[in-house]
Amino acid sequence: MKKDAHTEDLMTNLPNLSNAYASDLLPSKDGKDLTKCFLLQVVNILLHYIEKTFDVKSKILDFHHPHQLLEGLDGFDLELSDHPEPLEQLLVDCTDTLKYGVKTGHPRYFNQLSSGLDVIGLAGEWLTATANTNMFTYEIAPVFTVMETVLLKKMCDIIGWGETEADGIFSPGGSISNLYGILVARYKKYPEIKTKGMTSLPCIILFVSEQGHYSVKKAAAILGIGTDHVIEVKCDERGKMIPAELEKNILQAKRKGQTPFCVAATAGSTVFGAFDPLHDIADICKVHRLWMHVDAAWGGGLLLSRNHSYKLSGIERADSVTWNPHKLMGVPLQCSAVLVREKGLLAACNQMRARYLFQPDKLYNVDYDTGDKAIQCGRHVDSFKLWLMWKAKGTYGFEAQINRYMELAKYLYKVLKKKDNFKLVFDAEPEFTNVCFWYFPPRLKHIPKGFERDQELHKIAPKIKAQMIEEGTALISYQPCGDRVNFFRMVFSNPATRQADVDYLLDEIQRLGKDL
Ligand code: ABU
Repeated sequence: MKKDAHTEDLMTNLPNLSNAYASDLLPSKDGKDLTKCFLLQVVNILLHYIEKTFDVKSKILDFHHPHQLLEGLDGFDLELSDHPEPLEQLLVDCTDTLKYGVKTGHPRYFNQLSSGLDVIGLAGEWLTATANTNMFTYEIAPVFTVMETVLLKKMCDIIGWGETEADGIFSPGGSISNLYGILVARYKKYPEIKTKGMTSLPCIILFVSEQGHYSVKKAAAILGIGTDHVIEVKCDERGKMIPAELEKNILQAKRKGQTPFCVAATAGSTVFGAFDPLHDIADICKVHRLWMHVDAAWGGGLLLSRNHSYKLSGIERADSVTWNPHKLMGVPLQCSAVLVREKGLLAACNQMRARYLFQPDKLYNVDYDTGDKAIQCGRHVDSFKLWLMWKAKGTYGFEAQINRYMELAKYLYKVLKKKDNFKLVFDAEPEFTNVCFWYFPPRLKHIPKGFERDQELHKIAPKIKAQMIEEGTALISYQPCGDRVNFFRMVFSNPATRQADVDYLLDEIQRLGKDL
């Protein structure tokens, strides 16, 4: 597309931004050209960053300690001033903010479950920020609220709830979506909770696997249930909840006079990528009349893969589901949905009917004033970027992307199996894109297996990671888990990653770790 002559002229004869201020931009009377020039320069900064992000030769980060950032770096001063700073300085600040940040879309960024930089998603986020509206009513977000319902319906259909009129809402992350699931579970069993509070309830108990996300315990703390009333169910050697253990724990709680009300199953655990046996759990929930929530924050995207969706078989029997498109589907942060099988429950549980927002006598169908279903008042538009990406890729595009991650995980697994200085945490092929492994420097090979070697091995991953951060070459997470000392957790959710980047990572771990 050709730039219009005016823009061309504006970009070649740049106005002097060192004497211009935010107050000179629109809506200032003559601010049109300056606004255009300023924003075009911001876009140039962003484009430069995007190009660098995808360049494997560029560093993922230029690490500085917090005190260095606070002290100020080369004209980048975080302190806030009483007087306005010129637009030129703001452009420098934008450049430096990106310069000292982390390129989460870099092909060798493997640190978190959410990674990658999707250009369409980014465009969606820019548009959302420009529209700058609030999701509480159709009145001020007509397109976005309807889009949200379209997306929620699509996601419910994919889960397998097509026959029922399900419900849901986009929330600020998986932890809050899990909180919603548990909140609604409790409301369904004890609607009086809304008015009478916890004193009206017996001692209620909820169950999650020992590999489940910590947000379940956090939700119990927030909701006044108490973390002591979250039972962590034992897992098998692959990190999946053991149904017999769940049943045993439920019966034990009942014998103690406690009241089980909810099981939070996991579909794609954070560290191991494990999928709980959802049908078995659904059977148990049915017998004991428990709400079944599935935390598929990480694994939900796998439903889009016809090859791999069977791993979530049984999710259609859940009462509520957490699904984060900002993880496997690569939507820019944040984008998380909680989906609830029974329509109307979210509203009944949360609505307060504030008359200044949710007037019943508006000119349109107020069912689209969905904000009262939320626990927040103000709510960011998280749905548009997902909608736009879905339009751009189609469901099959997401599927292809996700299948490729699974292939990369298999590739890494096969390579690791052949290397004698690496050891996989699990011998079997990965079920998801998580691949967990240790690196053994030559020195450790001579120490016999046991406590002393474990103590040394525990220090290896943090040391390698520290070096990686200093050099900015790659980023991967590590953690201990149960009686396993620190190991690396590789995850694939970054569309920019290629096999060569996987090879690079292993070479880099060896380079940084061989003398440790
Ligand atoms: N909500 C879990 C995210 C953890 C991770 O990105 O590793």
